[in-house]
Amino acid sequence: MSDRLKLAGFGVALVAVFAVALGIGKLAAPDSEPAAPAAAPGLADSADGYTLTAIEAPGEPKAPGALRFRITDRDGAAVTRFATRHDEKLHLIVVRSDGAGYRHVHPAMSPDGVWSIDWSWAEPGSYRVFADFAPEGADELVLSRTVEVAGAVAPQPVPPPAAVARVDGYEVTLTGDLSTAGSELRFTVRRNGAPVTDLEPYLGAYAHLVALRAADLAYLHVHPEGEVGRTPPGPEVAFHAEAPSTGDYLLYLDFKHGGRVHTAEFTASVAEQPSDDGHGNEHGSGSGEHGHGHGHG
Ligand SMILES: [Cu+2]
Repeated sequence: MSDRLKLAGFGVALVAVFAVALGIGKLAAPDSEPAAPAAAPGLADSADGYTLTAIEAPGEPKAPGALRFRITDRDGAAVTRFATRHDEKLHLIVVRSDGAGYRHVHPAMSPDGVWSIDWSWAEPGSYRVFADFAPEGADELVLSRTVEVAGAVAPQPVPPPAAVARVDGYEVTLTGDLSTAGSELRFTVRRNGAPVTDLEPYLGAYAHLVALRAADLAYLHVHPEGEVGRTPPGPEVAFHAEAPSTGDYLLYLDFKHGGRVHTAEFTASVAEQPSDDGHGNEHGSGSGEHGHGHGHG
């Protein structure tokens, strides 16, 4: 028993030494790379005192069941009052770690604050589940959890960046470059070569865009520029987006036409900003020599 205690103490000491080493490492390596993982939006299961509880879901593919969770406050009590945003009180985005199997759904909440929706998985893998909501009177939040679905996984490589996506007989063209400075992304929807000018309202707009960083599925906040009743119902829909870093991003554009929601999927690559805008870039834009780690983990 005392041996075990000693060992435990030794473990703590090791952790402490390791932490100190990390601290020194951080000091020694200046701001060459923004510490992305810690600050990555949408990847935590708690923020601002709110928590996304563990998610109950089928553990294997093709098994029918339900997906269930709660949002709790800092006292551990289930939150039951949410603000309506984009026509819904909670948006649930589910995607496999490789970006495949994207789903955007709206579970129903029971009076005691349990969110649920019928659910089955098509494929095995590690899935990220994002809850996008705003408790009444609080800021909007994106919290997420991972759900493991048993089975052999064949991860798909991230598709190369492309300006055209095809889905359900529609062709969607992306114009505008995603950037760390913020930019406008415009999507043009065509069917059989003809511009689609009668998009149907979906979630209070003519399209809904979700953007995730491919490397870690960090969740970007994207703002629609169009508005039902003010902007024409296609063929163009526009958004403002700002990428938190360089790298590849997965874009999922949901639009409704013919009574159905369709999802066009894009990969967009954010390159290093040209340094000729001089100011505003406090990360030593003059020293572009040291190699940035392009090796993806
Ligand atoms: Cu939604």
